[in-house]
Amino acid sequence: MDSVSIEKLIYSGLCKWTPNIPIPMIPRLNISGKLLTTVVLLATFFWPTTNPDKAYSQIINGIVKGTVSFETIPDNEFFEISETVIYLSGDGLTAETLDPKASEQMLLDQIDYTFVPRVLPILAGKKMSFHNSDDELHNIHTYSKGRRRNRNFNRAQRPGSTFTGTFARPDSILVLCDIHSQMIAHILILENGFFTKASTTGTYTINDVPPGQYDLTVWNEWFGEVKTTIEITDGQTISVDVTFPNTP
Ligand SMILES: [Cu+2]
Repeated sequence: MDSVSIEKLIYSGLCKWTPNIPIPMIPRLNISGKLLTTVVLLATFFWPTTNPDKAYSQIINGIVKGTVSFETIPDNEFFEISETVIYLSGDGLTAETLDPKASEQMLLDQIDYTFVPRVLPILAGKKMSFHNSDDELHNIHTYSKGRRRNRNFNRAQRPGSTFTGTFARPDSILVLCDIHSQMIAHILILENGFFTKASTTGTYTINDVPPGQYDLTVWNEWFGEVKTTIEITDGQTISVDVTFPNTP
């Protein structure tokens, strides 16, 4: 590129911003000036530009919602649709994302000779409480179903007393009271805070889910698990309905 074309280029650039600039104001360049100008012009054309919209955009989390249904409702007085747990698992979902409400609900009570709730989803590694609201002695006897991933214990619980414990690893634990055989509970120990229980009509919502691909598991005491893969994109609300077949 000779000096004339560089100077023309500068002039045309200046005219773009400052129309009617007089030609004599354009300086004639020496070799260093031409070289520097060429470098600056090329850099201006080829320097990667930042899209401000992209730079300041935020990841918008999504919502997973749907309805859980059953082809056959078990003929059992303890069956309740609302004792069904829906949870997500996969990379990008961490324990720190636990909904504070879920944290408050880490309590297994004993009321009127019944474990309340019958199904308790909790977060692995977090402290949970056992309480006896009855005037009778009960006991908490745990049976880990996850190949003994958490140590089983058998502990008497006096009326009105509370004790706390922690289950370190994801698991499914059956809880019995050896004194009252009708007392049964299940503690689902989950690896992140993206879980919920179904409503009495089977509807559920899991909020604030980061974009990604995850496993959605629906767990029920009588039917076992139904697992499906979901993908949620930026800010999307997806609907995932799950029906338990007659037999698990
Ligand atoms: Cu009991």
